[in-house]
Amino acid sequence: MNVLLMYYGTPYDEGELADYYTDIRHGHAPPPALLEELRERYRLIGKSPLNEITFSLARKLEGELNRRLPRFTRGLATAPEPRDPRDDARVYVGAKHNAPYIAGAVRQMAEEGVDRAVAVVAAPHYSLRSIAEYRERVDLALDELGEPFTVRFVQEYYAHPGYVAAVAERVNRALWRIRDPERAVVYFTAHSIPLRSVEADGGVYPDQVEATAQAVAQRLGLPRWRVAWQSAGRTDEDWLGPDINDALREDAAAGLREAVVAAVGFPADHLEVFYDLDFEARQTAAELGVHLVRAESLNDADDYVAVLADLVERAWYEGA
Ligand code: FEC
Repeated sequence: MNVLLMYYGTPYDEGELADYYTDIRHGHAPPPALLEELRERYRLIGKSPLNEITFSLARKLEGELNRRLPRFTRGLATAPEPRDPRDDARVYVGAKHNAPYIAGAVRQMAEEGVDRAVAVVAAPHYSLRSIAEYRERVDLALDELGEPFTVRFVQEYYAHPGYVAAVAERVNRALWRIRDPERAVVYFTAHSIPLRSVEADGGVYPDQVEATAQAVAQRLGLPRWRVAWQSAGRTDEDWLGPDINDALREDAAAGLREAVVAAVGFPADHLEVFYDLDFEARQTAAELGVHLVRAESLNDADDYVAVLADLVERAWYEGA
C-alpha cells in the first residue's frame, strides 16, 4: 500500500523565504516590501511547525495503515504466512511550495518500484487554488517520468464523519472556556481565495466549507455560528469574504462579547493559524472587547490519522 501525503510546505529557515514566496507566486519574485512583511509575520510567530507536524502525521498514518493490514496471508490450501514486508504501507511526503517537493516524492516512489498509490492532501476542501494544484503537480511529475505508476486521488473529505467529529470535539473543548456558550458565536474559517477562482468552478469551495461548518454546528447543537474567511492575499482582486476580522467587528457592533474560532480549512498549526488568528484576529477581538478562543488544530492527533487512514484504505481497495 503506497501513499503520497501532500501539504502546503513551509521554509525551514529565513534563508528559504524568498524562494518559497516566489514559488507561491507562480515563479514571480515578490516585491521587497511584501517579502519583508512576510518575514515579519514569520518572526512574530517564531516558526511555523507545519513541516514537523506533517512528518509526524505521515509516520503515524503509516503505522496506522500497517496496523490495519492483515498480518498473515493465507492461500486456499496453505498455512497462514506472515505478510510480505513488500506489502507494508509506505507513506511518502510531498510539499507544494518547499522541500520535500511533490515532484521529488513522486520520483522517489518511481525509483522504489511503486506500481500504484493513493494521493491525499492534508486539506479537506476542494478548490482550484488548492487540491486542483496538488493534483496538477502529481500529474505533471508522473508525465515527466513516463507514467511509472497509477494514482488514485482523494479529492476532498469535508463531510467525512470522522473529520466532522474531530473538529466538533475541538470546538466543544473551546466552548468550555466560554462563560456563556449560548450567546457566543462560533466562527468556522478557511483560507480565502480570489472570487474569480470561486466562480470558475461554480462555488464548490465555499459550499464545502459551509457544509463542514453546518455538520459541526448540527452535531454540537450550536445556537450561533457562521463561516468567515482568513488570510486573503495582498492583491488588488476581490477575495472571498467576510474576513474574520470584519465578521468580528460586525458582530461586536451587535453586542458580541465571546467567540470561538475554528480553522476548519487547516488541519494543522502554521503561519496562517498562529499569525492570522492567534495574533491578528485575537488583537481585533481584544480591541472590540470580545473574548476570542481558538479551537485546537487536529495536527497529528489520532482521530485525524484515523480519518486519513480510512480515506486511503477506501481509495486503495476501490482501485484494486
Ligand atoms: O506555515 C506556513 O509557512 C505555511 C502556511 C500556509 C498554508 C496555506 C494554505 C493555503 N493557501 C491557500 C491559498 C493561497 C492563495 C494565495 C496564498 C498565499 C500564501 C502566502 C503564504 C501562504 N499562502 Fe496559502 N497557505 C500558507 C501560507 N495562499 C505565506 C503568501 C503571502 C500571503 O499572500 O499571505 C495567493 C497566492 C496565489 O496567487 O496563489 C490563493 C489555500 C490553502 C489551504 C489548502 C492547503 O493547505 O493547500 C486555499 C497552510
